[in-house]
Amino acid sequence: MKMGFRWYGEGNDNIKLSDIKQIPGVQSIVWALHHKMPGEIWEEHEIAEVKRQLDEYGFCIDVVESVNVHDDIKIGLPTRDGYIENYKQTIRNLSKFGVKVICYNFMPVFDWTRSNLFHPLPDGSTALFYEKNMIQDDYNAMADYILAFTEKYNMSFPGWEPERMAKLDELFKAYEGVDHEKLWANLKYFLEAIMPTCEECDVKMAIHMDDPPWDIFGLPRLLVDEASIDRFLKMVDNPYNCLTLCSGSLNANPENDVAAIVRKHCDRIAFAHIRNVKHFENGDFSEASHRDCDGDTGILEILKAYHDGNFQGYIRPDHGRHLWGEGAGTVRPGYGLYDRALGIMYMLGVWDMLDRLKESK
Ligand code: DNO
Repeated sequence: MKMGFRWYGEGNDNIKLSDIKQIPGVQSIVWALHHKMPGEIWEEHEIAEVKRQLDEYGFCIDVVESVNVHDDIKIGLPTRDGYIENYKQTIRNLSKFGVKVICYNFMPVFDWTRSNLFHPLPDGSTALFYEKNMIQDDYNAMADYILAFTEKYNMSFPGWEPERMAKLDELFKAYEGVDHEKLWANLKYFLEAIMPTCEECDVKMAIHMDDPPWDIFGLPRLLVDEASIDRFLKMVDNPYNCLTLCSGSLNANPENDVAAIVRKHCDRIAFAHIRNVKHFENGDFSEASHRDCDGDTGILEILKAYHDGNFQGYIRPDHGRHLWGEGAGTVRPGYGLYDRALGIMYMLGVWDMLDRLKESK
């Protein structure tokens, strides 16, 4: 297992590489070129610049999150082939600098969706929150809430590019007729087209789970449970077609047993996101600290499943709470420094003990 930390890049993240360097055990920076629009080629000189920054601190560049997939590919428009060619070129360019895993998603229109970005928790911290009633019919209201935030604090979230969000009604229209089966077919088309490049470049594609794992605003979502993950892996049965198994995304549906999925597919998980979720009876959920007993996701069982599977991939703490003065304007929602650092120490504590117990057997 190689521990990583997501970083939004110089000038785009208040957290410095020198801060991350002080967290024990971090080997890999999970990075991206956040100014790139879906469909654009990531140029070598841009990648080289990030590599230079990471090299200075001895971090590896192996994992990129996210190289976003253009809507035309998801919708299945004739223009998709050009965007697929661009995607292949990006894979080639990334591989030249040592990238091994690309995390992406295939969610129509929106990436992860929450109703409250800084929901107060009883301990005085804040966390991302999903209030089911707020995410029903009015996608514009939800997008307005997110965009008001990103505009105010002059940041953009991957998958929430203001240029795309400005054309939301048009986008929804374009997705009309894209039902689950059509979306599956478009995903297959995309993957089959890029697999030869992945093989040639030794780069794994690791799809992120849909977050939340159910349809929203009438848009189909695919990677939602064990059955859909089985289907995905069989559909393109290639060792370069892998998962970013996000524990918190999946467990937003409490029926999903994430540890069981890890045990079943450990060899096809290239990247593990560890996030803890607390459920409420009415279907709302809140994100929680990584400590097992603070949420319902089963973090200990999940880590044990990775350890038993001799997991060789990358892992990172996913969303954390905002602590000790962190809040709107100082951190990206879910991506503060402190709780993710605590999460790493928790995960490494568990992992070290599992190593010790294995050795002593
Ligand atoms: C949420 C993240 C996702 C993920 C993308 C990958 O914080 O885990 O936004 O980066 O879905 O494309």
